[in-house]
Amino acid sequence: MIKVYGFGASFGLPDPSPFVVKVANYLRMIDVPFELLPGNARKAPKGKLPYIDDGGTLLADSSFVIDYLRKRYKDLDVGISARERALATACKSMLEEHLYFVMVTQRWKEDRGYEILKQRFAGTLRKAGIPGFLIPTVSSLIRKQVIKTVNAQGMGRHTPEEIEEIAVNLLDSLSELLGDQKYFLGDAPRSIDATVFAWLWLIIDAPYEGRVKQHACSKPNLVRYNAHMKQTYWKDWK
Ligand SMILES: N[C@@H](CCC(=O)N[C@@H](CS)C(=O)NCC(=O)O)C(=O)O
Repeated sequence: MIKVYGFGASFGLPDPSPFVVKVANYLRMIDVPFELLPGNARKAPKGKLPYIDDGGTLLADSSFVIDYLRKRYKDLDVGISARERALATACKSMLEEHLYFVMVTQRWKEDRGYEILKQRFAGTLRKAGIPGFLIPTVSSLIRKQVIKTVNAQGMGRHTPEEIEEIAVNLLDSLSELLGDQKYFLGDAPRSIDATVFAWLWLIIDAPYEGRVKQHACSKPNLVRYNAHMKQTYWKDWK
């Protein structure tokens, strides 16, 4: 059985990382059994989670993993046009390389987000074998590192209000692109849905209240899509 290494269930979702949820989504969408296991980013092939172990083949990076799963098991993108592929690529970059940094900055750099994250993250560190008395120190060291990363990337330089504004614009674009379609590219599920649903699920259902979640919840098509994906692929999830 394929092993997917992530951080462990949190926020009532299979994982707090949208990249891990994305891989799990694709596996659910193609109905290939897998186990979600807590991993250690420092031991991961590329120093980040997720990575998978498929009978001894280790593979890192959610997009490379999905390319592998498409070739090895089932390709949900058969028959899509070059334009649809371009649209999917653009949307994936928008979520993974832009909206993702909104999430990271809000959770790790902004105090109100970190207060929520801190409690859950303590559980993740405990599971990773960090002794209780070291957890606050390890947690704030990681926070400092993440703040450096989001400052270097650029998102961390904006005010909380500007970051919300960025997210609202991205969500407006996503909602516009989805329109009233069942799946992102129409009537059939495609690999891009694994990404779109992962990001929406984390925004709509994780306990980060505020303008970003409110805005996502104000878009009936995003809410409907999120509910439909959960109902279709994660019916057995709590
Ligand atoms: N491009 C990678 C991004 C994965 C990623 O950024 N993972 C983050 C969690 S969301 C991570 O492992 N961070 C731990 C670290 O950098 O030490 C993918 O698609 O898998």
